[in-house]
Amino acid sequence: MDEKIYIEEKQEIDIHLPKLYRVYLLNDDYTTMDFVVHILMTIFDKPKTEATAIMLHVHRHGKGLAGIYPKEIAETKVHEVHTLARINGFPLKCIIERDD
Ligand code: TYC
Repeated sequence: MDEKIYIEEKQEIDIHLPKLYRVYLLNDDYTTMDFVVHILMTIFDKPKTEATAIMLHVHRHGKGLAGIYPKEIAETKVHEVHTLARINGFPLKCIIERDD
C-alpha cells in the first residue's frame, strides 16, 4: 500500500492594506459641548467618558483626534459631522489628515 507524505506549501498572498486617515474635530466658540459629545458617541462610536475627554481636549487645545479610518470611511464621517452640525445650526468643523 502507498504511504502518504505531507508537505508544507508556501503561498504568496497579496495583502492590501488601505492607507489610513486621521479625522480631527476643530474647536469653535458656538458649538455646544453636549453636541460635540453626541457627535463623538454617535458618529465615532466613543463611549461617553472618552467622548467627553476628546471634546475637552479640542476645547482646550483647538484640535482633537476623533478616529482613524480608510479614506472613504473618513470622508463619510466628515460629511456626516458637517451635515448634522449644519442641520442643528452649529459651525462645527472636522478635517482629515493622512496617517503616516
Ligand atoms: N468651545 C466650545 C464651547 O465652549 C465647545 C467645543 C468643543 C466646540 C469641541 C467644538 O470641536 C469642538 N461651547
